[in-house]
This record gives sequence, C-alpha cells and structure tokens, in this order.
Amino acid sequence: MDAQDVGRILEETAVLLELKGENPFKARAYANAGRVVRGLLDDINQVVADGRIGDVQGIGKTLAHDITELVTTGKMTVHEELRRLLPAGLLELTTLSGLGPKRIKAIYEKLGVTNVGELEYACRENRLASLEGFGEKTQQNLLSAIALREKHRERHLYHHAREAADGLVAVVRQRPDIACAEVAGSLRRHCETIRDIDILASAPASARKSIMEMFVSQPELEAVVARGETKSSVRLRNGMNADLRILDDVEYPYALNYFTGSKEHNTVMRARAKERRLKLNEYGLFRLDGEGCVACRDEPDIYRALGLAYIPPELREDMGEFEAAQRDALPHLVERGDIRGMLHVHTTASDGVNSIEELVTAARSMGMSYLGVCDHSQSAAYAGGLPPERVRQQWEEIDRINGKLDGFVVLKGIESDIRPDGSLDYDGELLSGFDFVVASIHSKLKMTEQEATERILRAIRNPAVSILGHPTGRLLLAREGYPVDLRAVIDEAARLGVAIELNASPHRLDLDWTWCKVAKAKGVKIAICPDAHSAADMRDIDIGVALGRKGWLEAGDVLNTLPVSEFREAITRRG
Ligand code: DGT
Ligand code: CA
Ligand code: ZN
Repeated sequence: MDAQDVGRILEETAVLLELKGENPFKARAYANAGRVVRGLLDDINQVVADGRIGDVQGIGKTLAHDITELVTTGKMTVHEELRRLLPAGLLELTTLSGLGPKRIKAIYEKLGVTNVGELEYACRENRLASLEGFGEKTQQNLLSAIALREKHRERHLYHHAREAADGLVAVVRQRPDIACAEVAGSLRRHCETIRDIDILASAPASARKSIMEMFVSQPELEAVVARGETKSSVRLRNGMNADLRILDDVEYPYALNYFTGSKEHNTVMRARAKERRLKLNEYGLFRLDGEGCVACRDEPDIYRALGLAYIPPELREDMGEFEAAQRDALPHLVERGDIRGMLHVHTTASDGVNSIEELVTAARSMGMSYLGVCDHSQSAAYAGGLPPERVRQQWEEIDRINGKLDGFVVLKGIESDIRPDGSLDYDGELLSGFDFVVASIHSKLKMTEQEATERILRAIRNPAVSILGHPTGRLLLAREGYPVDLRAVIDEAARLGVAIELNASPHRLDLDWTWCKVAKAKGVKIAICPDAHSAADMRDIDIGVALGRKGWLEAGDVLNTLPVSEFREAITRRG
C-alpha cells in the first residue's frame, strides 16, 4: 500500500463520517490525516514499521492506530464499518461537482437518493427544485454534471443513442449519392441500453470518399477514431462511438442483416443457410455447390430464401422468432399510432411541470383521445403527493375541463404508493372515486424477493387497482430492481384482470421486454405509459412502444390502445 492509497482511504473515511452525520471535527481529522500522509517524505510503510506514525504532525493516537491497521492489514475497521452502513453509491456522488457531503446527506435522507443514477432520476422528476438548500439552478447544474460523467460510460440509455443516431443518419441521407442509410445494431433491435451506434449506407464507390469526408468532419464530433472509404468511426460529444459503413447496393441488404444482429440471431441464420447448402455472411448469400449467389434485393428476400417470414429487427434475439417465422406466426407488432390513451402523467399538483390543460393540448397533438392524470398519492410527500382534499379539488378541476372538451377525455387517475405492507395510502371510498389507480412502490426498496412479491400481490388484490406501475423499480444503468417473483405477479395479475405497466421512461423500461412476452402469453394486458412529468416527457411513449414491440406485444395486448369507452370498461370490470 502506498501513501496515495492510504490517503484516499482516509479521505473517503472523512466523507463517510460526514455522510453519517458524525462529529465534523472527527471527519476533519481524517481528511487532514489523508492530506498529511499523501505529503509524507518518507515511505509510509517504513514510518509505520518504525512506529513513528504517531509522531507525524497532525496524526493523533486514534489515527496512528487506524493507519497502522491499514498499512499492515490492508483494511481499516472504521472505514469498513462505514462502508457497510452506507450505500456504496453515495461515495460516487461526491465526484459530481457541486455536491459536497452535506448536500449528499440531505438528498440521501430527504429523497432516498443513493447513487448517481437515482440522483439523475430525482432531478428529472423535479425533486431538487423544491428541496431546501437546492433549487432549480442547482438541479440544472447537477444534471449537466451527470451528463458529463455519462459520457465516459460503457453503455448508454436508448434515448441518448436514438437521438444521436437519428441525427447522424439524417446528415448522411442529405447526400444525393446515398441510396439507403439506416441504423443497425442494438439500436435497430430496440435494446434498452446501447454500447455503440452502427450505421449502414449504400453509395457508388466513387462517392464514398467524399461522403466519409463529410461524416468525419461534422462539427458536433468529439474525435475521429478511424477513417476509411468503407468504414469510419467517430466519437460523439455524448461519449458514444458511431460507425458508418458504406457498401454498394448489392451487398447492402446482407450487411444490414449482419450488422443488425443479434449475434445469436446471426448464428441461427448462418446455420439455416448451411442446411440449404448456402453460405450467409455480410457480403452475400452464396451457393456452396455451384456458382454465384442468391440475389436478395432486401432483407425480406434473405428471410424468404431461408424459408422464413420476414422477422422484424426488434425480435432478432433468437428467442423464439425463428420458430414463429417458420410457422408464419410472427406477431403483428403494436405501433405508435395504435396508442389512444396517454396514461400515468404527473401534473403541477404533484411533481409535474405542466397543468392538466397544457397536457391535454400536448396529448391531443400527439393523436391521443384521452389523458390519464396520475399524480402521486399522499405518502409520497417528497413528490408533493396529494392529500384527500387536494384529490377532490383535482377531480373538480378535471370535471370542469372535461365539460369544455369535445372528443377528448381526461381521466381521474392516481399513482398510488404501495406501502411496505402492501396496502395503499387512501381509504377505499376515496380510491373508488378514481377512474383508475396505478399502484407503484417508491419507498423501502430494500426487500427480499419474498417480501417484494408479497407486497405487490397484496397491492394488486386491492380491487381499486387497475395497473401495477413499474413492477421492479429498476433504474437502467443505475439501480437493479428489487428482486421479485414476476411469474407469480403475472399469474396473479392474470387471475385478477390487473394490467401491468411498461413504464416508458428511458430510465426504467420496466416491465422488462423479456417479461412482456410472458405477460402476453398469460393474457395480462400491458399499459404503455410515459410516467411523464412534463408535456415533453410524453414523447417517451415512443420508446415504450419500441420496447413493447421488442416484447412481442400486439395492439390487442396493450391496454391503452382501447378507445376510452372500452378502456373504462376494461378497468372497471373488477368492481
Ligand atoms: P451493442 O453495440 O453492444 O449495444 O450491441 P450490437 O448488437 O450493436 O453489437 P455490435 O455493435 O458489437 O455489433 C453489431 C452487430 O454486428 C451485432 O449485433 C451482430 C454483428 N456482429 C458483430 N460481431 C459479430 C460476431 O463476431 N459474430 C456474429 N455472428 N455477428 C457479429
Ligand atoms: Ca452496436
Ligand atoms: Zn412512479
């Protein structure tokens, strides 16, 4: 162990002591010792071995003991204890500029934020704007600091990749010599997190050089990683890498198919080709005995040549799509245009930033015919959850707005907290006044699988509940969901006629797509909801639909594709 390691652990201990709310002098003593150790002229190991560490200016008896323990055993009890007591992610928060231990302690205690991902989510939900000692500006600064860190991450959230990729493809398509240009890879497959962006284009060989030149000299790039005539690779300002490959028209469909993946899907494709005495790769579909190749103008031609119906990109995970394609039993996937109701939308009454009327206008312009207002319920005090009298006020407001609307309906919903024992936080009478109730867990997330499952089962057995909200509580790239027996939850939801949410926030995408397929098979309806905190957030519905498609959902599997009258009937059937 060298002085830098020892210094780091001492300083970390100081931060942890402050986070725990211990005597500030004690914390300062550790911070100071850290600085002193880093600045020692002699080798720290030697100083400890000689028993001289207690003589160093600024290092008292306790610290001498702790440092000796650390240097001789590689561990320091006080540090270990603190690490055990406090969530590991809190330390990571100290690396954000503008966040000292005091402020971290405040957001940990008041908002339950334990790591960077949760902090980002809290900012997005506008939680820091109203927190004492913080405010709108701090919230904005923290979001910028987080964005800066995210640049250096291995994987990225879908919406960041989507936005960047769509921009790049638009730039490439502007060139008149480009015949086709498309995003491939995990983004085309609608994966919830993306490592890098793969773009394919076709153009005559003579045009490639200048297209690549244009691609690598876009002003928004951070760096050019590689440049060539058929492939270039750039690093974007958001930290992602993007590859552009340019091929000729003949190769394009094969390359698009190959680079869309997944690897697992590709492996089966190659094996099917082989069974037909063919060889499939990114350049073509070649005859193994005899001459030449099987000409395919587009991807559907490739699938046809292998005896398959066309498999949409989002299903290409080797998770049952081949068997379905062979039987011509692939799902007719839900589309954005099928969605008629914008559900789970927060308003200014709790932690949203837009009024009901503003949300109505936005939802209408997005082609919706109903809006399900869902503010937080009263136990979510940190989110401005509504006490009963505010609920009644909101109902009056909704009645008034509905009186003025024509061909559009605002529904009275609520995102009701599920308490640790599985009960909801309003009485049955108030609950029965809502058009629909989304029940979600927001607090006490540390649970065993059995506790979480029991809690959720009890909640959905409450006859007021129509939809189970974000069922695992995960925050992508930030926090694992609590462990929960989703099979048991889905079975019970099926028995009760309760729908499950596919929360379309790009941070959640919960229910996970792999489970959507299970829910569908059991006859459980999925509600694709933006969990919006502003009118702009409602656009996340697109991401929800993208993931719903990946989960094999058809329009009939999605609750909010129903017209409002049928939606009402579907959710009140439980009585
Ligand atoms: P990502 O970037 O990790 O989010 O996921 P992908 O699927 O975009 O992976 P990427 O970018 O490494 O490669 C794009 C596609 O290219 C991949 O889905 C399938 C194909 N591919 C790449 N390497 C291989 C390979 O070694 N074998 C096979 N069969 N396909 C590959
Ligand atoms: Ca990729
Ligand atoms: Zn929620």
